[in-house]
Amino acid sequence: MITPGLILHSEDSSPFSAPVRLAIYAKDLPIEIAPPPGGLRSTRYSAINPLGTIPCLMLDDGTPLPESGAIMEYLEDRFPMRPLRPASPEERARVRLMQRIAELQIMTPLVEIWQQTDPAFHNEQTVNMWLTRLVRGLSSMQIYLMEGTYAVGEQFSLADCALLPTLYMLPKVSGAFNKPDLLEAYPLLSTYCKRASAHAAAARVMAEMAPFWGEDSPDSAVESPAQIPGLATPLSPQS
Ligand SMILES: N[C@@H](CCC(=O)N[C@@H](CS)C(=O)NCC(=O)O)C(=O)O
Repeated sequence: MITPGLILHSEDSSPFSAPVRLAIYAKDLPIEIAPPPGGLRSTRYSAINPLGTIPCLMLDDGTPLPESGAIMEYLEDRFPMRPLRPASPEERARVRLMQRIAELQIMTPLVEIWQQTDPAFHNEQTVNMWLTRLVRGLSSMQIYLMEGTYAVGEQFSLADCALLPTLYMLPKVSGAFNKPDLLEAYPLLSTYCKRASAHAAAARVMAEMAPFWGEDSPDSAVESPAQIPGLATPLSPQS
């Protein structure tokens, strides 16, 4: 049964929405998932969510809760069963740290670099700046990745929700810049990715993302730039 009132506005192709859907699937939450009414960047959607971004969780009273990290924290607080946060404060801190690295130092550079595949917006300096940030983010993540099936050991957590979609996108985005093996340069991350992607919720989200990366299954190569919301039509040149 769907929880009355709770709606996640998301699109299958949205990189920042993928971690939230992954958390919802892993927790098996009965939350309706729907595209932004009127479409992303529409005035209708901006009236509902002033930030205008996806993901956005509409609460029972109609209050919009944007920002993937804030949504995932809220879902953990409201639905504590099947927890995606470990028990101890130290482990929780590590999960939050890894979420921050995944969002700010891996996903954000990937999205920025992907925008540069549009020749109208391409700027070599910008690409190199974000590639440097990306490489730093991947190296940082390897420092904190723990031994075990998942990012912080044997419990699937919000760190996995944040990290797995980024590692799914990494070969596709870097491939567009003739660096398709970038993930292979990080053996711990690469092994982790293969292992943790077998989680049913992760496999489901990757299958949802796959068509937008020119794939039928998560293992084949990207063929052409896809229509990724907020990515295909950059707002302004990044020079
Ligand atoms: N920090 C935000 C980023 C959200 C974001 O930028 N989402 C993209 C889609 S993946 C978006 O809504 N873009 C619309 C736009 O930039 O106008 C989060 O984690 O939720």
